[in-house]
Amino acid sequence: MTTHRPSTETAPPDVDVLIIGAGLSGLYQLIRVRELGLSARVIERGSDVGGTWYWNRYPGARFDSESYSYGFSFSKELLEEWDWSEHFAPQPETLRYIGFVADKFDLRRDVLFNRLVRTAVWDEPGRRWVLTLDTGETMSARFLVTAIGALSVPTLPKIPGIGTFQGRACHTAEWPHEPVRFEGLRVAVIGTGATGVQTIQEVAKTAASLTVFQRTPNWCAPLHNRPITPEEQRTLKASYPDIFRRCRESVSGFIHNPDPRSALEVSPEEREAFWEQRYAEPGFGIWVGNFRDVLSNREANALMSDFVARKIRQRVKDPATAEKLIPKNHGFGTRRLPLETRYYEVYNQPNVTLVDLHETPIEAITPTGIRTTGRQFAFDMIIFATGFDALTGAYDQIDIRGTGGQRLKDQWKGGAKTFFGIQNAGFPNLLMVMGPMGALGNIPRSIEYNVEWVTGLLRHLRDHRLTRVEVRPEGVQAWMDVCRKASAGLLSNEVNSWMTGVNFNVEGKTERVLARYSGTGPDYRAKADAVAAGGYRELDLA
Ligand code: NA7
Repeated sequence: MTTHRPSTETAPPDVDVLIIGAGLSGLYQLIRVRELGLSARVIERGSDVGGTWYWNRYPGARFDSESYSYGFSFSKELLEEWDWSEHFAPQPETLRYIGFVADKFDLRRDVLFNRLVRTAVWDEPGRRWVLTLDTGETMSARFLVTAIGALSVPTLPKIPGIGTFQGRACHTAEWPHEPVRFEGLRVAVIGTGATGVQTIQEVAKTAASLTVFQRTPNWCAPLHNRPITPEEQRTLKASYPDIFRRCRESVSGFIHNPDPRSALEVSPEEREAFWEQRYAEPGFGIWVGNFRDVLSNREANALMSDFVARKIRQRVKDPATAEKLIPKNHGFGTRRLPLETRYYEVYNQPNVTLVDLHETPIEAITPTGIRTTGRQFAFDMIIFATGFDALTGAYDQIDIRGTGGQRLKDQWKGGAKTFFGIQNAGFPNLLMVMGPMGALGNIPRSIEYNVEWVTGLLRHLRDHRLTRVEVRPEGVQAWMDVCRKASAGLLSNEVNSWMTGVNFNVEGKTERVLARYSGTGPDYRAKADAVAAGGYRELDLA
């Protein structure tokens, strides 16, 4: 522990802790900070709590984690009181759940809604963060906790004429609050990631016509969602301790865990039977519960890809369309796997057309629709399922200045460098929940751990009457080495996606970088626990 000179504090901060974001991370952090007896406020740009689930109201939005593995685990009472209605709950239900949590713990009274943080500046003499908001307000806090999400800044494609369209245009993450009906409408969807797939399969049910503009097809697998029966509900509630134990012990926080066998050491019949079983089961088992080498061994991955390609060919009637839907430039599971419900069958419907942008790229968006090199399409509505400025985007939106006026955005050029996704050198008292290079996976499981670690640190500072914490550059370096080692050998490193830091719609994000921690959850927690148990030696405390 290094001792700094005592602060020459002049203006005391308004509150002990300011939290940005009232999604799952920010709300849980608020609960924990209150328990420490610290004063806190949450600043939220939306008009209510919910974060991701507040913004992503697009048709068909739902999570791919089993509902009962997704909710908060910290309160037995909450677990007892809340009934999930489906194995994979839809967005409106998840938003209701977050509202229920906010009511139960009386959280809204500390949330300042409809406010966007524009700048956050470290005031060294005052040992506080000073924030300016879009409302013109200024607020200060001893500690700043960013709970602003890893996938929360939507990006639109760079297509000429995008602003000229006269019909309705909407990004999935900025969906209107009132219901949108598609009956009688000619609808276009651009983008076929996890969001696009969910949107397409829903819009296809009612739209007069749906045209899907696909640049890169993704490998998708069935979600197998269904309602939770009353009997299942009882069993699930009784097994919560076991469910959360499984999540804690698993590689990525889901109830699924890799099979310890190699795909290459079993017989072809055994392999096929195993994959058939996984394909028939709900959730991410086929992705994170596959043979241990499917995501790292080229041959194993090629066999798996071939298995799923055969499924696509069986499900899509027109062979030419099926071929377009089969990824050719990356193997199964090397990008985020979209889970689907009759997604492939959508392309058998007479009202649905697939446009392969590799064959006929988009030239422009026009007042009446979309023009490709092949033809002009007329639409009433264009839906952009074009993704996010992932992982670092939400940080880049705020002008964050640390010691000596340095900008976080500059420090992260070429890829974020952090300490467990929680701290940055040169940015004292800034604590990130789900910051870049932290553990991802089943997000709420990572959030809970991340918040509890931050809370432990705040408790330590409070108990030792300390008011300043900053990670040393060596601490960051050591964590980045862990991240680099963990990512070695993963086939996903060779593929463009948000998981490798690529988004062609964002300046400076056209090259693949080490963009995330891809090690296991248990390993992440063991290492972070060791930092706390060791008295935070990697951090300068004062
Ligand atoms: P993704 O997975 O980043 O998908 C974005 C999609 O948009 C993807 O298919 C892109 O194609 C496509 N895209 C982006 N720009 C264009 C242009 N200019 N033209 C055509 N197509 C374009 O975002 P999602 O919202 O689906 O999912 C993000 C995460 O949120 C998801 O992983 C979950 O964890 C939750 P590309 O592949 O770049 O060729």
